[in-house]
Formats: sequence, C-alpha cells, structure tokens
Amino acid sequence: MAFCFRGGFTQLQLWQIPCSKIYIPTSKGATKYPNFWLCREMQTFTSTPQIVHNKPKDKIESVGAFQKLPMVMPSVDILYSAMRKAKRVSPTKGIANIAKRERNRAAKQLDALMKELAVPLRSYLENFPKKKYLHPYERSLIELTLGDGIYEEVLKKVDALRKKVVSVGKEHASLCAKSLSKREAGERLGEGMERLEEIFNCEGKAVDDLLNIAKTLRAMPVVDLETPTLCLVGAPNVGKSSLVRVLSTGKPEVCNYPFTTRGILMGHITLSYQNFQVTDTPGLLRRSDDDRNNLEKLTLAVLSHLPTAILFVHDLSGECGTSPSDQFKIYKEIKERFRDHLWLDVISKCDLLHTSPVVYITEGGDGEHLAMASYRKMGPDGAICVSVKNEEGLDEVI
Ligand SMILES: Nc1nc2c(ncn2[C@@H]2O[C@H](COP(=O)(O)OP(=O)(O)OP(=O)(O)O)[C@@H](O)[C@H]2O)c(=O)[nH]1
Ligand SMILES: [Mg+2]
Repeated sequence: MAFCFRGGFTQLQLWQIPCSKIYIPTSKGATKYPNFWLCREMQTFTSTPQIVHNKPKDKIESVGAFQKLPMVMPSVDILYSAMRKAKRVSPTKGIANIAKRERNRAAKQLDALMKELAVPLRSYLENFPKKKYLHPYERSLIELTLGDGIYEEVLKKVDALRKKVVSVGKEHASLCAKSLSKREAGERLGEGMERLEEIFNCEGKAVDDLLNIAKTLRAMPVVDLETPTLCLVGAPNVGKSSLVRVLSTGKPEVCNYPFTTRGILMGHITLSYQNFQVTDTPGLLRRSDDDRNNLEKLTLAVLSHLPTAILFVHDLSGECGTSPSDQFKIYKEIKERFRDHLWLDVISKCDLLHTSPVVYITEGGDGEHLAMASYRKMGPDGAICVSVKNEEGLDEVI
C-alpha cells in the first residue's frame, strides 16, 4: 500500500483490525473506540492488535445534534396563527347571562392566545440542546460560527419573551374575567390582544434569530465519528481544497487567494469498500492562538475534537503567499500539538517546483539553518510531491 506507519502497518492492515478488538479502558470499564485507530498509539501495534493501556479517555459524546434541531416558525407566523386560533375560541356552553358569557369568552380567548404563543417557544427551549451537553466539536462550531455567547443569548431572549407572554397574558385574562359588562369584557380582550401582539412584534426577533441559528447549524457538515477521517491542514492558499476536490466527493471552492475556505467541508472517499471522510479546513497562519481568526480556530477545533488523521499540505512553490519558513513554523507547531494524530505530509503544486526557485526577502539568515534549508528544498521527511494540475503523486497519496 501507499505508506507505512511507524509500527510497520500498511494502511490496509491497520484499517483491517476488527473494530471489536479495539478497546480503551475508561472509568466505567472498557469502551470500544474504533476511531482511535487514527491515533499514534495504534500505529505501534506489531502483528496482533493489543489492548491499549493508556490513561482513560473521556467518554466521547455523539455528534449530530444539529441535524435534530427543531424547525422554528418565523415569529409573524406564530403570531398570526395564534391570533387566528384564539379568535375562534367560544365561551363555555350554558352561560345565559350575556356579561358573564362575554367575560368568559374574553378570558378564554386571551388564555388561548397566551398559550398558542408560549407553547412553541417552550418547545424550542426544550429541544435546542444546552451547549454544555454537546460534543466539544459541535460546541466549538457554535462558538466560532455564531460568535461567542450568541447561542445562549438568543435562547435567553426567547425564554424572556415566553415568560413575558405568559405573565402579560395571564394578567389580561384575569382582568377580562373581572369585567362587569359585555362592553368592558370586549374592551379588555382587545387591550390584552393588542398588548400581546405588541410584545411579540417587538421581541419576536429573538425567535427569528433562533430560526437563523437553526438554519446555520443544520447546514454544518455531518461528521460520523465511526468513519475514519482525514483532515487537510496547511497555510492558506497552499492547495488544500484542490486536493479535497480530486481525492474525494467534496467540491470546495478553489481560488487564488487566502481564506477561500471559510468553514469546514466534508467529502467522502471509498477505497476497497471502506468509507473515509475527507475534511477541508481554513488555512492556518503563523501566529499565536490569541491572534487567530475564527476560521483558523475552526481548523484547530476539528483537530482538537475529532479523531482525524492529518494530511498536512506544504506549498514550496512560492505561490501561496506564506513563505516556506513560516509554513515550517506552522507545521512544527501543529505537529507538536497534535502529535497523537496519524500524519502524512504532501508538497503541493509540484508542477511549479521545477521552474522558478523563489527567494524570500524576509527570510534572510533562515536559509542557514539546516532543517529549514532541507525543508525549503524537499519539505519534511517522507513528504509526497503532488500536483493537482498534472496529477502527479495523487495515486501515491490515495
Ligand atoms: N499550479 C498549480 N496550482 C495549484 C495546484 N493546486 C492548487 N493550485 C492553485 O492554488 C490556488 C489555491 O488553491 P486552493 O485549493 O483554493 O488552496 P487552499 O489551500 O484551499 O486555500 P484556502 O482555502 O484559501 O486556505 C488556486 O489558484 C489553485 O488553482 C497545483 O497542483 N498546481
Ligand atoms: Mg480552501
């Protein structure tokens, strides 16, 4: 097969280990983690798979919460449907006295309006998961795509709206029930309805925000933790998306500027009847975590929370805008940080490498350094040279 792991396993051999044999001890007993075959511990297997005696891992929660989010109705639709239903509510049968009948009708209609408005809101609040119960990857997606704290803030506003609707609805329904005449009951009903409509018109935006949040989250790529995943990582513009396009079913946008990829994209690939996920990620720049933008943080979230192998893409052609010395530093940092991940290096745009040697003014004395000089020439040890343009090296990567 194309490449060997440290312990002498070929790709095919490693992935042939039956999932049932892979257990990791936890505080609640041994747990099966088929995905951990992508971690370095598994690469040290010799001929027979062993039980891994490393420190107990935390329980892996399942992903997929975004696909189960409830459908949220636009606030105007909730309001108009509630108004229509409330107006159809008739008084309790058998009340002969007109004043009594009218105040009964008014109170019932207001109560119905209050419930029709509050019940959907309550169901959203119950069915949108608390962030703390989500898989850490999905938690990061929420923070990085919506903005820190926005999810909780919107849910809080929806809850505040629900509480207001209930209290104002009850208050006006009880006023209706105290009316002394048909006219008074009618007026109080009108006032109550107007008040609820006004509240919903003013604060219903929270419901519309929730609807947009649900839309955004539902559109996130679906990750299957049971399927081995390969994540393409590298500086911006090095050719990650181009590789995802040729290696998998994923069709991310490819452009000649940094940060074309602005989210996580999932493609699939089937090799020898085995399915794999291929993840495209936004590029990483050479800078500290405090300075990273949310796109870079998304990439780090994938690496931190999903059991992926890493295909690190190096562009030594000078085309991408990040110098080889900066790419080397990014590479070293990421490799050190995610050293438990299975790792493969590729040098992209090989069709350009034979032509124009690139001199970086900013690099100065860096060329003196041995490791750097070697990196600039050939990339890291064992890296495969690929070109999407002339299809060089692609079979070897696969
Ligand atoms: N000559 C040549 N150009 C390539 C090759 N692969 C990618 N490119 C070009 O490099 C540029 C960037 O490619 P992308 O695939 O968008 O790079 P990326 O790493 O996904 O970029 P970001 O999403 O911005 O981080 C595009 O103009 C591609 O056409 C290659 O093998 N040879
Ligand atoms: Mg891209």
